[in-house]
Amino acid sequence: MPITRCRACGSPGLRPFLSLGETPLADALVTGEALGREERRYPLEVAFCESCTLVQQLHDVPPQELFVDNYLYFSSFSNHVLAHSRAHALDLIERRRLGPRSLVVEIASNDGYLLRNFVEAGIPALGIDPAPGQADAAEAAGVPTVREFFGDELARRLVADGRCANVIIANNVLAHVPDLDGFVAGLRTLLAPGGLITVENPYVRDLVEHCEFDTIYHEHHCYFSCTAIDRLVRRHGLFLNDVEYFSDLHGGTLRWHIGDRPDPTDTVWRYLDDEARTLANFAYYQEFASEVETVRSELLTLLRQLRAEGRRVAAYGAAAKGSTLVNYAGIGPDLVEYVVDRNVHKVGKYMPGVHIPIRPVEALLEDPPDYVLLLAWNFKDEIVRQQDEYLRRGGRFIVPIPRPQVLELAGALV
Ligand code: JHZ
Repeated sequence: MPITRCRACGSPGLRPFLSLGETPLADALVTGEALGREERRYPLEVAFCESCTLVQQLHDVPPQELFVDNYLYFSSFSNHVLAHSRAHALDLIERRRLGPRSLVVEIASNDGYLLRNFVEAGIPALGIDPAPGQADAAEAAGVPTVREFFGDELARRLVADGRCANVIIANNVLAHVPDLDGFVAGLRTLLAPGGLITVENPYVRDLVEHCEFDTIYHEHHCYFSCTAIDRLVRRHGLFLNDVEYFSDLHGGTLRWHIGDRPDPTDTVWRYLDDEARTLANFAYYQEFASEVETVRSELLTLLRQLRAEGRRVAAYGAAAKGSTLVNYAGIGPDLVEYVVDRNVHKVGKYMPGVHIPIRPVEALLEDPPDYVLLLAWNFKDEIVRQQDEYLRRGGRFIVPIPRPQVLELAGALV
């Protein structure tokens, strides 16, 4: 479905600045039997809203197709994500003095990777997630889970049932929401007076400045700044009161602290002032498309050169972002023989569109390539540490973003 008005503020002033062509859904991995069938492709195009500054996709795919029928992402496959989430939970327990009479709700609770920390501490927790496999895993870890998409209607039902939340956590989900207003209205409804909402999402500044164009795929309807968040939550009687930045999470992530009363820290003002001069203006995005094209052509040159020299190349991480990269660049099994992934639900399938087979991580030692293209570059340190044996045997990693580079053994760029 094409979008003609801003999905946050309703303004018609959307200015496109990047098109990645028509691609299949990034997480719609293909099974062996389905290889011969045609895959559905959708336009991947992003625009800037002149009115509220929100960067967003110009086409919508139904959420059921994205997050229920085709969703194999399990948060617990990264140790870094687990450690980050545990630190967040422990910090909230202490700072908000949470106890047995509190309620913590997480939206998009996935496999319970975060809420299990509250459950362990004896603090009532409720997950909300429509993805069936992930909700099963969360329940098995002791995290009660409502299997639905979140919005104001669900929030009202929970409140009517006596379940107001002292803390609401929404990590890497706001970008997935086609109806932002319905979602934020639901946050306002569900929040207990004086409660706290924390929202994490990759920062649009990092997307542009580190050329993380591969994080653009149909699941991500929007790409957020503090300015866009501030304007969005204010329309619902909520206030952006603090901002934290994590440079090492998903290529650069912000955590916004939102409450029902205004109490902004200096950090909030600093972000808003800085953004007013930079990414809150269309000019900031105008060079992006040509930067993206440079990454594509440099990467293709490097891979073709390696193949011409008779080198074998595989990839690491059947990530959604990997799918954007290989589809946009047109990288198939002729350039990258296989991709490995720890997620057992992905192994045995094929990357959408280009049909590179997905194998277990052990393949890197059993059938070693000369080079590994790090599609999950956001976990570079974690993955390189795990792969010390592959490196010891002379293997090398290629990082595609922000510019294609071959990593040295020690991790320094050459
Ligand atoms: P990863 C995800 O995007 C999903 P994706 C989601 N759409 C989102 O919003 C963003 O994050 C923020 C594997 N892996 O996390 C696991 C290993 O095999 O970069 C994953 O399949 N070994 C919700 O899909 C993939 O790599 C490892 O050691 O682009 C990484 O996917 C590690 C750490 C990961 O996300």
